[in-house]
Amino acid sequence: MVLLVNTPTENGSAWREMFLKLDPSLEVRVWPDVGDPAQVEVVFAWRHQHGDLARYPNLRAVFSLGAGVDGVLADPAFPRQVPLVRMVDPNLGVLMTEYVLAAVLRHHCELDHYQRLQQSGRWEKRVRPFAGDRVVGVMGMGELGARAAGALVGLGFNVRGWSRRIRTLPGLETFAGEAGLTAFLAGTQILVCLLPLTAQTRGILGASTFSCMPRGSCVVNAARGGHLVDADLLAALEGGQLSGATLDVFETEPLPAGHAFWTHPRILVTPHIASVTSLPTAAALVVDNLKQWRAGGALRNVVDPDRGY
Ligand code: NDP
Ligand code: OXD
Repeated sequence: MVLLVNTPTENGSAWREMFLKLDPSLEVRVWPDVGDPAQVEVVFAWRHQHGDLARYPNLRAVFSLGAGVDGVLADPAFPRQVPLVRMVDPNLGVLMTEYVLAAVLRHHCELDHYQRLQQSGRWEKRVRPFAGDRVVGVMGMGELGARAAGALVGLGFNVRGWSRRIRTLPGLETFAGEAGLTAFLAGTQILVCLLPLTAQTRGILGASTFSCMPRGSCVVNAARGGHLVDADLLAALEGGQLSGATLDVFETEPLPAGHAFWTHPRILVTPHIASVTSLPTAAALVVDNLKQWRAGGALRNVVDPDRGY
């Protein structure tokens, strides 16, 4: 089986070596050294050049290096009849949970506020609420959101979750769909976005969402830049509807020089590092999935292209 690694922003050779070590029966090529495109049966993709997927007449599956598949689905050349497999690796959840805990605690403990005071040499104390009196709302109760929400419950926060279909998770209140959104947002003081980017979720972190939250709330976006309406965030911070934001993802990455987020005193920018695919464990999961499939089993973690995740 010929597997093409098409990950222009990553170290494709390192993935190739790991795939071959785990399964020497594979023939692994690294884009752009495609060889005969008719021999390519599986593409392992991340930030691939749009249009490229149309070159492989015998393509049987596309595997995403990442959990989010919006980049593949946005390619008009993606053959929608071919199964698209997303990355589901417990390690992604471990890293994402650490990031979400750090961001939520930063807002909960008002560390951003104290950093601003430090800059002007001011020693001023504020009493903060107990975690149980702080409502944290997690949008997206999937692999990453459910795990992060569980860890927040473990820290004693008052946690609520929102998903497309209603979920039941221990220790937290859950809401679902459009019908449950307003109730979910009302009372949410720290909003964490871990949704996939789809036609339904694009721009969800915008003025109408912020206006449903209590004044002075905070937002953490570790999902995709397309969820956030940049201008609405800036306006909400300016007007005091929001008091801070932690952003890991942006519509254009790297975040362009001169973008208002870089120097905003109430925004923490991190360079899409909330959770990074771990090469050894992720490669092992891909190889195992491929092995079972080649032996006649079903592929695991196939996304529904119509649903978008
Ligand atoms: P999952 O597919 O496991 O979970 C998605 C969740 O979002 C589900 O609970 C789903 O609801 C919910 N959802 C989807 N559409 C809607 C909607 N229209 N309304 C309400 N809820 C909705 O995804 P993961 O948890 O694995 O990953 C989430 C995202 O995190 C990825 O798509 C990616 O964009 C981002 N990510 C970011 C990283 C970073 O480093 N910043 C790293 C890894 C991922 P339901 O349960 O009903 O299906
Ligand atoms: C992912 C990511 O989707 O790293 O896995 O953003």
